[in-house]
Amino acid sequence: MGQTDNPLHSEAQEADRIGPPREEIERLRQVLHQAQRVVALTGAGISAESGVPTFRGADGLWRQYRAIDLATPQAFARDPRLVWEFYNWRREMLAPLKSNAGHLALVELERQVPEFLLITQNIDGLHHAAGSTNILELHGNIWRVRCTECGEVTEDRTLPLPALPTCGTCGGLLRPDVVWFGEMLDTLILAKAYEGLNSCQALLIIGTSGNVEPAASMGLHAKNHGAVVAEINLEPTPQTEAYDISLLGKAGVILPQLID
Ligand code: BJW
Ligand code: ZN
Repeated sequence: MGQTDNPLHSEAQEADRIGPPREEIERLRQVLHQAQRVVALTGAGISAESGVPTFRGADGLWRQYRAIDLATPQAFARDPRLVWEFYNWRREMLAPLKSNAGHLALVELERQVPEFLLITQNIDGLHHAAGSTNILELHGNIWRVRCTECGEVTEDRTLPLPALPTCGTCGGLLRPDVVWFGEMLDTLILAKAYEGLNSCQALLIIGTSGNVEPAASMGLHAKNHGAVVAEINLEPTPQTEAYDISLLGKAGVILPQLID
């Protein structure tokens, strides 16, 4: 039986084997080469090849843990110890992980494009570790803590943090400096993101399932403002049809091919 006849042979596996058509990669390479202003929007998929679990999908984090229990302000108010246990566990898991070829290709793209902006939903800090500089972290950063009393935000890489960490300034309870469901994103970060999306000529959307707003609508927003929108993902997303280019495969394999 040929591989294409095998019902168990998924689209994602096929994409990994042969990758997207050479012409599609070349088309996107040309778009990026000619653009003055490029934005990349990344999600958990770009860090998957570093060993970071994604949220949704077969091995997704939300399959093992009920997000509603752990990534909401209500959960933290109800049981901060449990929520900190979850975040301490994730910090321990993330600490030894390194950025991958996908992150590094975006560093190189930032060097090549006159105006490059990286918008990430990821909280793992791997874009910074790779060397990207113009980064907007939409959902915060797991290596920062924020005081629930005085609001002070500090970087803290202690492993593990105490079960209920407290603020060095006022003694208040600390929380992870991340954005939970139902919370507003930082308005300044959001404004800067839309400024980039409004004026970019090309937008790369990499490794996000397109389920969480407002990031999920950013591709359509940029397209409505004239950008060529390209998606790189193992599989199609709810927005794929609306975009100009879809490259199915691993970010760490495809992104380096887009760099001169
Ligand atoms: C690969 C790959 C490889 C794998 N290569 N690809 C409008 C309508 C309906 C609801 C709302 C709305 N506006 C706002 C809401 C409410 C809510 C929301 O969106 N809910 C939806 C579930 C419907 N949004 C919010 O609450 C946001 N706040 C807000 O908008 O405030 C105003 C407001 C509030 C309430 C109502 C209305 C307005 C805040 C969202 C915060 C999200 N926070 C989290 C947790 C962060 C902290 C933590 O990590 O603990 O952020 S949730 C989680 O999802 C995390 C991620 O950043 C985010 C997105 O996930 P992502 O990156 O897409 O990951 P996956 O796993 O879903 O996808 C991975 C993809 O990679 C897959 O497609 C794979 O195929 C692919 N992949 N390997 C390429 N190697
Ligand atoms: Zn404080």
